[in-house]
Amino acid sequence: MDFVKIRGKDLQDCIMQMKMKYGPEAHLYDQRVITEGGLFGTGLMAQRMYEIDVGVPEKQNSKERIERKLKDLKELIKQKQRTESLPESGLVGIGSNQSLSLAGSPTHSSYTARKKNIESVRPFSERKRRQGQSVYEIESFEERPVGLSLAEAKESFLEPKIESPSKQKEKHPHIQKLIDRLLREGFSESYLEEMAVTLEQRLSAVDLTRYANVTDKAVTYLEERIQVDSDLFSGTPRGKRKVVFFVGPTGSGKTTSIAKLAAKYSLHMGKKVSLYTTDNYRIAAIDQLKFYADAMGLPFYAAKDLRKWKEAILRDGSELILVDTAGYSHRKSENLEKLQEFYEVFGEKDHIETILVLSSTVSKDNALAVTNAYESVGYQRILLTKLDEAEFLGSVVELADTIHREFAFLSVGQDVPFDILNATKKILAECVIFPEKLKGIAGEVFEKTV
Ligand SMILES: Nc1nc2c(ncn2[C@@H]2O[C@H](COP(=O)(O)OP(=O)(O)O)[C@@H](O)[C@H]2O)c(=O)[nH]1
Ligand SMILES: [Mg+2]
Repeated sequence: MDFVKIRGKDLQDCIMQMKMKYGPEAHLYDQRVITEGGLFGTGLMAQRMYEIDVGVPEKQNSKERIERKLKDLKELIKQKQRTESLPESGLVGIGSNQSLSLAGSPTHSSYTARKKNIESVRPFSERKRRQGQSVYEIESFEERPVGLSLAEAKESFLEPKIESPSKQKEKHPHIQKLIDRLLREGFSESYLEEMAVTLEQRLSAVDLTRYANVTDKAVTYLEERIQVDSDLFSGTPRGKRKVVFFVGPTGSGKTTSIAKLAAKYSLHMGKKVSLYTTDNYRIAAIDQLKFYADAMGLPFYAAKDLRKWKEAILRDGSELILVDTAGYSHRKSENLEKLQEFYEVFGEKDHIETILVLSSTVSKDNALAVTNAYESVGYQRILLTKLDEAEFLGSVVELADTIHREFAFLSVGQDVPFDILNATKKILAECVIFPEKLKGIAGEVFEKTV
């Protein structure tokens, strides 16, 4: 246990500083009122202040420790990336222990294991070609979905982009200019029609003379439509453990996003976090998350079988459980039913939520197929990934609005753990109206927010 003194203007101020600096495990040991300054040592006009003694457990994540850990983590990840980009003969495994042992010649068995790893991270189509057999992995949604029943609300989302000017009243050229552009960028006509009507109501004739006024008002309009909630504990009753399942197609960014959130909630916010994966049939999938878990010193469990998984969960004393899942296909609904078995393991003291991980680079109908396919698992929030690679955000923003879902987080690059942002109405609305902002989007540096 380390002891430190903190001074502040009152007790509350001191406690706040203690929490900010040393996290939830720091304890208040003693408190006193002190006087500071004063004329000629007389105490006259001295300032009354509070001072507290704080006990900080050594394992506690002080700011310095967090910074050091994050640095280590970044270094490990860099090493891993270098390793992955080596030619096959020089490759080392992706598992955390293996990735640390860069030097030395590999034994035959570790070489075979590595080959296996390499094989499983190859693109699905390539592997299929090489092996000439089917693989029990589901590829990301590249094909157009078949047989999906689209809810009525979603029909407008996929409506053909045919203008029917006869129906619509002529718009101000600046509004028309924006609407035409947004139509090309993935919005549906009916959504834009509603936006145009609102903009016309809100902008005076003088306002309309400047195009910038139209775009600014469009941002405000979208901010009203977009729903966000970026607190993983949101809605969790006091005393309950939060369990978040991340679902979505393979390659959408589930595992890396989980690693980023684990760093944010554990290293940065001092929560007890553990990581699980239900993806038990792909070695690379297990190793990828295990690597991050090890780097951050977090418990990690892969679902070898349901019974063992259940045991681990019952013993688990963490506040937040993040669950990685395999990319299930809407064409294989039995896989989603399988996921149900994992949900059932959790009990009354758990508050379970599912978050859909959706890439912002997928096509409009692809995004719709994904949101539709995962509807049966009951998600309310979306973690939107790959904003740094997206051209436009219009279609996903409209889709979320149409199906009444909230955005939770925005993944903005490959840099674990930094490239993730809390979803805000402002960022999303601005990126829709000014898509050039997507190019410069960058992750948050934790230190800034401590
Ligand atoms: N550019 C970019 N790449 C990302 C982002 N999120 C994930 N990726 C990359 O997408 C690939 C698939 O990510 P992964 O987390 O393994 O996806 P999963 O299959 O859903 O678990 C990896 O190469 C990631 O580095 C992002 O926000 N931006
Ligand atoms: Mg994964």
